[in-house]
Amino acid sequence: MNDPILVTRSSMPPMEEYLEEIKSLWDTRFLTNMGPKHQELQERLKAYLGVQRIDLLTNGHMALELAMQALGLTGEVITTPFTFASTTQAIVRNGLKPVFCDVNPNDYTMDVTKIEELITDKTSAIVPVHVYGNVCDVEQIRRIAEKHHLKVLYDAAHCFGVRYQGRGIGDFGDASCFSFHATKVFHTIEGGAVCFRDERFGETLGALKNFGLRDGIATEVGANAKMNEFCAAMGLCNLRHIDEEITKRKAAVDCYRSHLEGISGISLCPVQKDVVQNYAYFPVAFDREAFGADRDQILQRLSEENVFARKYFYPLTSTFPCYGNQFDPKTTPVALRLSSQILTLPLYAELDCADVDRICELILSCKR
Ligand code: T4K
Repeated sequence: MNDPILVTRSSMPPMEEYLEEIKSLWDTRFLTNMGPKHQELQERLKAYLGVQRIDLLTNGHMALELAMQALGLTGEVITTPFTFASTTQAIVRNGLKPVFCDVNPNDYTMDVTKIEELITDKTSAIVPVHVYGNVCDVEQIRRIAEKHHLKVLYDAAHCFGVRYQGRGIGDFGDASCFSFHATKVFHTIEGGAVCFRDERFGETLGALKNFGLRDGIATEVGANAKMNEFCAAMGLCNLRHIDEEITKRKAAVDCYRSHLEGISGISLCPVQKDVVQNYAYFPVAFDREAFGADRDQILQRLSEENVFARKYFYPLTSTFPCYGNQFDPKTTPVALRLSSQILTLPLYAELDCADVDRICELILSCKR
């Protein structure tokens, strides 16, 4: 049996490089609380991501939770259920009500033609997700938000390094939240960031991630969500290798596409116009009728051969038991269908083309 191939595998810098990076911590003993590594990574990421301002946090989830709090959101928030648990949980943990908008069948981002019918006098924001690194219709979302005086907070957890029309994706909306989790294109072991423009928002966010303190006095009800120095050091190392990381991922994606493009019953995400991609995930939608096997049968077949794809994102977050039966998934039919059809295939820098060939061969052997 071949070695297991998991949906992803963290990239690591050379060990010596990381050891060199953390050496100074034994001298300074400055291990957290916005130390020098945190500050250096913040500056470097600001330049790399092409954003005006950025703050680093413990993880992508706390970035979302605290960004929502810092934006002062109230009442209802329009979002999508075709996402990781974090997006919806952050909304609910802020005491807000998620109102689920369907996604479009092409790139799986929020269907902008369905947003306005969901706006009520309680709506305070739109929280779209750049799912799998696919860019939302940022122009149309901006127009709708301006017309109805709504804030826009992007879940950009999958979008490290993505650019749209030459602009860093974190530069859109009132704020954008990134995840630097170990499973991401760029990681700091655990980590995340909020990108934004407004200086006062940044001051509030900075207080919120540090117990709500400003000059030792709590002016907000805050949390502890500071990125520590060991994580920031990992980020500094990984950032030096980011171009190579993305190039290797692209090679694996090209290889997948060469096998799976144009096969009846298989839909791949289109390459979006004016977008510099990061090759974060490789989602494939299987239409049971046309392909002759359903997503779960393919998942099973792959796992028999030690290949572990994942059902990101099944089930829809709107169906999670923790929310009771508040939400009807039938109100988002496209998302509901996609959640039963999509498999995210293994993708990481070290995945070589021979492995991709084998994975595709297995998939195509299921076709009837
Ligand atoms: N918004 C969106 C849209 C998100 O997708 C996420 C996170 C967030 C917000 C929140 O960001 P963070 O708070 O996480 O920064 C994984 C990740 O833990 C999660 O970060 C990610 N999205 C989600 C899509 O995937 P799981 O529960 O599937 O992870 P797990 O432990 O099953 O790992 C998946 C595979 O990754 C493993 O089979 C092997 C590999 N792996 C895993 C770990 C933990 C590694 O190679 N190294 C590792 O250290 O959630």
